[in-house]
Amino acid sequence: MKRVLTYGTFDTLHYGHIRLLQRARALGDYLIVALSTDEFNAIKGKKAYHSWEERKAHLEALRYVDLVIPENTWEQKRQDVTLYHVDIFTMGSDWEGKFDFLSDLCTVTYLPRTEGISSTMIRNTMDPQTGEPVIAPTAAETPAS
Ligand code: C2G
Repeated sequence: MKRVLTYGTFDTLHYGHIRLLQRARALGDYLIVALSTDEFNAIKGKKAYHSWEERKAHLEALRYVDLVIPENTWEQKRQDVTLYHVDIFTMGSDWEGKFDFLSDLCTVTYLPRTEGISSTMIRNTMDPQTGEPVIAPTAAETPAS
């Protein structure tokens, strides 16, 4: 059984994340996701819209994800690779090269990032009061200026 490991915040889960997880799972037979805790996100300078528990539930609902573990520190990766007998470590290409130090323990590979979607984009299109998406008016609905 080939075991794959990846890390991330996976906030406001979207098709960029899902495509990443789908391809990561396809590298092997079992996919472990180390999900950034809210405390670690603060260290990363991120504040997720969804709590760790909500983000974990979203990931566990995906057929591609077999196990979700907490990511608490930058330094835990080597221990995780060993503890979970990981064969392949993978991340999106925005991290290209950053985790090559793991290549003495496992195969390290980076998957092309999906352009045109991000959690930031999603949050920026949500009305801060209602949390409802602010749908951009279509050309037909835009009054002629
Ligand atoms: N991703 C992607 N395409 C997007 C957005 C994200 O392929 N449009 C990938 C990222 O490259 C990453 C994963 O989805 O591999 C999760 O992305 P984030 O939730 O933004 O995670 P990040 O903040 O990059 O955390 O220790 C590593 C960090 O925890 C990674």
